[in-house]
Amino acid sequence: MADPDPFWFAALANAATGLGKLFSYPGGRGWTHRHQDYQQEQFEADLSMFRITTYLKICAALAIALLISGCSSPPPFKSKAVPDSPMAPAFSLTDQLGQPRSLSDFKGKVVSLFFGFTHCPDICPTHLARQAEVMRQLGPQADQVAVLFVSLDPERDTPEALKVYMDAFDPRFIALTGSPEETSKVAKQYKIFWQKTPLPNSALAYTIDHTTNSFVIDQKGRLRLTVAHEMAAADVTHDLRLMIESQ
Ligand SMILES: [Cu+2]
Repeated sequence: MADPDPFWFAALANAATGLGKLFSYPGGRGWTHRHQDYQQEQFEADLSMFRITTYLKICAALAIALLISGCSSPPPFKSKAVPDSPMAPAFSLTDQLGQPRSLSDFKGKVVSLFFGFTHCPDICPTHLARQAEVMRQLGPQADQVAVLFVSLDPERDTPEALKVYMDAFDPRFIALTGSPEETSKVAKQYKIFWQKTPLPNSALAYTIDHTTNSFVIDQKGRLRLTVAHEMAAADVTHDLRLMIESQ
């Protein structure tokens, strides 16, 4: 919740006091009567009125607090926030057209960053299909988003292979590769897990198990969100739109 606004707190206090006055009992204290039973009844009536007044004050305070929180808190992201939003580790690699690309080239845009490989049987195609759907849902706002795919298999993922692969999902996507040392360094900077697993009876020779989450980097280059592989396209679209519109 956002920090309390002093103006609203003052309004809340006034409203609670006003409601208290409105419903409080005018008599009670100071009254004299010879009959003790009557005084006892009066005391109980005062006590019960005091309880009603206190109850109303609490209700008024809660209603106003809910109103304030509803008005001033930004809607939350559906993805997991990265604590403290550190600067995203910088990198320079080569895209599917053979052009050098650095993360800093995308300052001013919201970046979706994922690590994978073109021979992946399931995770990578599912991720890229979702991202393509997200770009469609964003419509014209997709111009403010850069989708990056860093290869964990640079021996097989040449720029040419990456171009064919990206074009199958969305030609606006940017695939990045380099030497095994270069791509490995970037993956380690983002704490990606990946591991080659031999496939003895397959023409593919090996597959790569890898982290399935993607990241969202904001327009200022800060690492903001970790996006779970299972998230629906509509939820990812929601988060990217929120980030685009909050800057
Ligand atoms: Cu994969």
